Amino acid sequence: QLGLKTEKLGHAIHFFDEVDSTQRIAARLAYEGAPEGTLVVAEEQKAGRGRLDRKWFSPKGTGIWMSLILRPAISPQRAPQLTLLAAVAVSQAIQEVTGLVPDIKWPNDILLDGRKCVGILTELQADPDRVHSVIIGIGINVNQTIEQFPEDIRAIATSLAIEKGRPVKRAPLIQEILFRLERLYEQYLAHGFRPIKLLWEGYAVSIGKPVTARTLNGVIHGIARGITDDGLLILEDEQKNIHYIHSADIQF
Ligand code: BT5
Repeated sequence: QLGLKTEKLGHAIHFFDEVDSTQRIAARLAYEGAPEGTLVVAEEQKAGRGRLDRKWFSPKGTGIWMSLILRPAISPQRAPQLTLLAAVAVSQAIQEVTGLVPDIKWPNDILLDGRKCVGILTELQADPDRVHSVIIGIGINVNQTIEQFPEDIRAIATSLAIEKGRPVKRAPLIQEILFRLERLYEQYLAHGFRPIKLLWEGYAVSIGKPVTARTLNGVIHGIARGITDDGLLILEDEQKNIHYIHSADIQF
């Protein structure tokens, strides 16, 4: 068991040996009325998902593959803030448990030594003006060796164990993530996104640097100037036009 330090998050836990995707299961539970804080955790995902229906490689027993249901009373436009909040919570927890210092790459990647160790996927059930539930999916490579990654991501991916040089226990890390998430989430509900944004900026790697943003509408080259109070990326292009990016892949 997990030995939780939280009031609310993770108190209803659904464990699975094998699922297609914890996101799909959490979405169904949310739709059926599962309370805020409900957590779905799996040992293995057969069809783990990234953004835009990309695949998330989730082999048995080596990672943390989990989805958390939140029910904040916010408008759907504010949902990207929760991706950034989750990234801060996971970064803090990794730092606390392993001593490694992560970087966050906007919007949803956590890097160690420039390689992706964590992906976060936030999905919504919402009306145009009101969120019913937010499903925060967190995938963490914990104990994979380099050889265990598929060849196409071997150069861009890493695990905590690779970086640390020894295996890392999963349960204490989940416990710490939930603890950090709960604290930040309470702060967010009480005081808004500002305090979270400041913490996020402390971990961000891309700010002030030239980046290429691939969006669904095209490619923009520019300097990442920061994030808005809604969590959008502010990009200044070569003509000094400012773009507010809702969703994109970023390359340095
Ligand atoms: C993400 O998407 O990074 C979000 C990943 C979210 C995964 C969690 S696991 C629990 C929950 N259940 C799910 O089904 N999903 C969530 P994106 O930014 O689109 O990145 C996807 C890309 O990352 C892929 O196209 C690969 O290039 C790369 N990738 C796939 N698996 C990886 C892994 N295990 N480690 C590092 N990179 C990976």
